[in-house]
Amino acid sequence: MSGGIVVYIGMGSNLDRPADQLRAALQALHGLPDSTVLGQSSVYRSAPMGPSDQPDYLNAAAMLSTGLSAHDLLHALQAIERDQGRVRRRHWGERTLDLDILLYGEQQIDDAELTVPHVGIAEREFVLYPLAELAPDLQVPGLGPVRDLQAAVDAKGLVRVPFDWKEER
Ligand code: ROI
Repeated sequence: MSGGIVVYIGMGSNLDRPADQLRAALQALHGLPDSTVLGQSSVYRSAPMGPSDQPDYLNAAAMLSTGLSAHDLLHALQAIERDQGRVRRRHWGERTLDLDILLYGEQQIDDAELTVPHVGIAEREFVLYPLAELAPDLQVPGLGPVRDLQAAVDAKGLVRVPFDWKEER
């Protein structure tokens, strides 16, 4: 189903075969109720933000149209993280899978459960590059054009990797 709100989901993994984690996560996004995946970005490798004694991350973003509310979408993403055996060992530490709502239409949301646009979006090259690839003309609510945000971050250490989203496991 479609005709809903356009949302952007950030994906990240640095544990337990990150490439497989991203592929499985995209498959799971295709299975979300009342939603259609409109596209996915390239995959980028980046050094960890946070403790440096953890593996590099793979990051990507997906674009969806959804009829789900922001909170129903959040809960569905948390269920996918759990299904993929999410482990998170420490604050800003390594994790099996992170799925974050980066943008939910034009909405700004800030409550106990959810902050949209995602906290830190403007400082994170591993979020801005995939996002700008999917939607180069995007306006990030409250923050301005994604292009300007992208131009302002240091992309050193971010590497676009050859990636087949459909590869067999
Ligand atoms: N660092 C990178 N490079 N990529 C991430 O997805 C990521 N996610 C996180 C923290 C721990 C902040 N660092 C990250 O949650």
